[in-house]
Amino acid sequence: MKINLLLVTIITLLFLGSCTNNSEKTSNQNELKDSLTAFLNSYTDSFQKIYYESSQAEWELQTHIEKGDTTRSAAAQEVSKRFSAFTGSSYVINTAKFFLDKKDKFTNLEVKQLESILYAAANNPQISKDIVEKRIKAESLQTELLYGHQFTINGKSVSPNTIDNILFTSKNINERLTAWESSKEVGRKLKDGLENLRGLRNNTVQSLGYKDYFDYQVSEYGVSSEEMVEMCKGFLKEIYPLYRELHTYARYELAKQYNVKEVPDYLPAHWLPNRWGQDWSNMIDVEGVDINKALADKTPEWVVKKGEDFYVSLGMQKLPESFYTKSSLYPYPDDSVVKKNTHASAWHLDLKNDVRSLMSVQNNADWFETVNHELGHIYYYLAYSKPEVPILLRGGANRAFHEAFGTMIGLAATQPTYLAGQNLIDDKVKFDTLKLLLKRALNDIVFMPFSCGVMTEFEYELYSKNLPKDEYNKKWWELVKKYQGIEPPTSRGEEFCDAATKTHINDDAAQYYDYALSYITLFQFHNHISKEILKQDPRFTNYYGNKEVGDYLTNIMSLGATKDWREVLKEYTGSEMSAKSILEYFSPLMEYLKNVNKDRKYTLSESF
Ligand code: X8Z
Ligand code: ZN
Repeated sequence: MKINLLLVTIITLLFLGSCTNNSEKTSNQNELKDSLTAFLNSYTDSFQKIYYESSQAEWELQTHIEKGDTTRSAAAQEVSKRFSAFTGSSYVINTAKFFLDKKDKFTNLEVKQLESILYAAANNPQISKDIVEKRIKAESLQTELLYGHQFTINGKSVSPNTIDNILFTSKNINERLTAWESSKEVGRKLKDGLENLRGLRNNTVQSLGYKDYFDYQVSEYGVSSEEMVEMCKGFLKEIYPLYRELHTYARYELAKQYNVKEVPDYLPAHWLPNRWGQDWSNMIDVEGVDINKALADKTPEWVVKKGEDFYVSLGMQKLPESFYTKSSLYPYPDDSVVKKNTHASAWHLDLKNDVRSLMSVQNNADWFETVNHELGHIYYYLAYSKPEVPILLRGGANRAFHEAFGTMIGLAATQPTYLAGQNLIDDKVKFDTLKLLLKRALNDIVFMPFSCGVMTEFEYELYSKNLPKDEYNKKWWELVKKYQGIEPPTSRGEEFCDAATKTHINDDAAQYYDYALSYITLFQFHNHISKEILKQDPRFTNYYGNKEVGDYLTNIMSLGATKDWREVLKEYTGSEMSAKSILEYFSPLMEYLKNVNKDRKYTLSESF
């Protein structure tokens, strides 16, 4: 960066008094504009290069974790430190602040870029260099501990996929318990690291005026931590009556499935088909619309291609060849010495067209939706990678938008109209439409208490309220009981750290409400697409092959972060953020479940 020249111009501008005549004023203004352009250009250039370098090093680490091998983590840390030193340099901070002080002289796009520079800087400020470097090291170690962990069941090496498959299908309570307990073992070794990271994360962002790391992450939405927590509670309150019905239904249904005579008041965590009880949809099958069955004779490669095919049918481009050659899409063997991050993610490495996904795809319904989810991120990246969107604004309108579209396509791809059109189900077989809606609610409604309640409140307590380390597990299970109505199978003392078995607690800190908000908004977009574009019932749509739907999505996605998310939401759905659409979608279930549950004991209180 031509720092010196730029610095001279800025200093000159700083000292030019206000007692200048009109033509001098215009020329000063032009100079100011020019120096801003020079600053943004040179920052962007360096940013893009070092960001790419850093993502590549991080990619190497996340796809190749081996005990005792420190080369990749050392390389990733080294470039991460350089990235931090650059983005958080005092020069960058002071210059961005200098220009932001005069923001009325600049365009909206310029101001947004300056804000993004300051936002990135706040995570890595030079004045807290030591803390930042410690954090980088601690983050790297936490990833290695989490993903270098060898899960075992009865002494046999297993992968998270194997554990998940047991929880999806096994009707044997003991087998389930062993699998569930095995999935929580890794938490023990992550507890110290989490406490350390909490302090380091809080400290780094405080020097630029954020109260704590939760406050920092939430600020991207333009609200305070308390407002975010309140907003989440508001959504929870709205879905609560339906959740209460689902909870009652699941207690009785699962007791029946596992042949347990006495129905428990709270759901035992190991009864549920997900390690955190965040998605119960696998507890029932709907005859005639069984995606697991449809995928039984397909390969994982087919599942990925089918995902791409859906997006291409909407008019989007085929994925670049490099996506397939550079991604890491399939699992390593269960006992592989070399491990990788087993949680799905999508990467935009150069902020241009090097897009990749890290997954461990299998041919089952869960991965089918996850593939669609990840490809949603990838197509979002590709949509805003164009000259009109500055590199610094290549992100979602907000983080929830980025999570929303892929999940929405996942929803569309599990609807019977699409599945029948693709010959994945037999359209002559009649199916129970309410049961299908119930299955969907066991995913989308059930997710809300976990995301809005447990995860959001735990991280709020952790970062904003400095939750003591010897209360992590107590607080976690207190929230799980309060929001999800779930209890652990046996007492979980503080030797465990069950929260830390969730990847986001370690490596996507203080952001989980993104997913909750994405569910709320994706139903708003889906509602609009169904009614205004397709003129179809939102519960029975077929997006496939519809270019108008594709254009609608591309128009939103190609804005990147150049516009305020509230404006975009309003412009494209006609409404503010609201749970109305998700509630409307599931509305027929209330009566159905009340009827199914009529002689059953409800154990969650009537009001939220
Ligand atoms: O973490 C994810 C994505 C990351 S791109 C796979 N999700 C949340 C989770 O798995 O907990 C998607 C839905 C919720
Ligand atoms: Zn995602």
